[in-house]
Amino acid sequence: MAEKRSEVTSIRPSASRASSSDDALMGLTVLSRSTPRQDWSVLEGSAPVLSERKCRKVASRIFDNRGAWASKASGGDMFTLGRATYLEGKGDSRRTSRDNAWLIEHFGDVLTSTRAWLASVMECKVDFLADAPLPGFHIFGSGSIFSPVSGLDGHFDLQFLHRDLGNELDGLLSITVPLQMPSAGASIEVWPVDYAAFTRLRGAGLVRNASELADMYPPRRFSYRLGYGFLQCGLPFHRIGPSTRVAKGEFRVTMQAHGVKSRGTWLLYW
Ligand SMILES: O=C(O)CCC(=O)C(=O)O
Ligand SMILES: [Fe+2]
Repeated sequence: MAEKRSEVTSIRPSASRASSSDDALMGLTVLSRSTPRQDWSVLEGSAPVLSERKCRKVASRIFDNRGAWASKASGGDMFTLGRATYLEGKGDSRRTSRDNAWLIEHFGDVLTSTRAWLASVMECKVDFLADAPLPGFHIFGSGSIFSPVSGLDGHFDLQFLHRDLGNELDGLLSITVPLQMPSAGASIEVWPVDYAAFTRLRGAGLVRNASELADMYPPRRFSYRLGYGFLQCGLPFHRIGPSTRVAKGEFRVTMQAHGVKSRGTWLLYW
């Protein structure tokens, strides 16, 4: 069962971490945040990135472009539209610019809305990271959606390590915008521990790997809302969550973006 949002406080984050002193109503809702010695939070926008109607339109455009999907699970029905750094590594510049031109032509409106939404909730300049793949889409068919529990390992969004950021890194975030979900919904699960804490625990010999880390704490499950941006600031340990039920033919389609903050601007990529 999905976690209730009862203990939520509404605040507006100023940088990679939310600060509780700011405006309560606009911007973002903190769903969970770190304890001292960690620096992460998970948040949801109080306004959607895309309306439900727009989600339906974008999802149908994604399905119209099935020919451009790349299959990601051998024999399964998980696909990407766009190129993800976590799957493809740094990638080739010419290929990246060709794929980005295609994404702008077909989904430029989604990219523009995502950028505007983030700029508004973070009160910060937002742009796209140069020479990196633009935010793209995960498409999971019913055969690849976990239900009723997830069998996935947790992970940290460490793909920024593949990008050339010099010394300018001043914050990290990830955004997921659900565009189509099974009728029973979709979720994400987040453990109350981030990459820095994992590194400390590993250094102290208390855990050896991510799978042992996952056993140390119970994850919290957050239900997604169609069109609403779910934001991870910092590097919380997380995994794609299950749907309580999945019927054959249902899909879980999300827009996925990652951000690095450099010289006061959030730069988005996938
Ligand atoms: O689809 C989701 O719920 C999250 C995906 C994710 O964690 C990722 O792409 O890094
Ligand atoms: Fe992730």
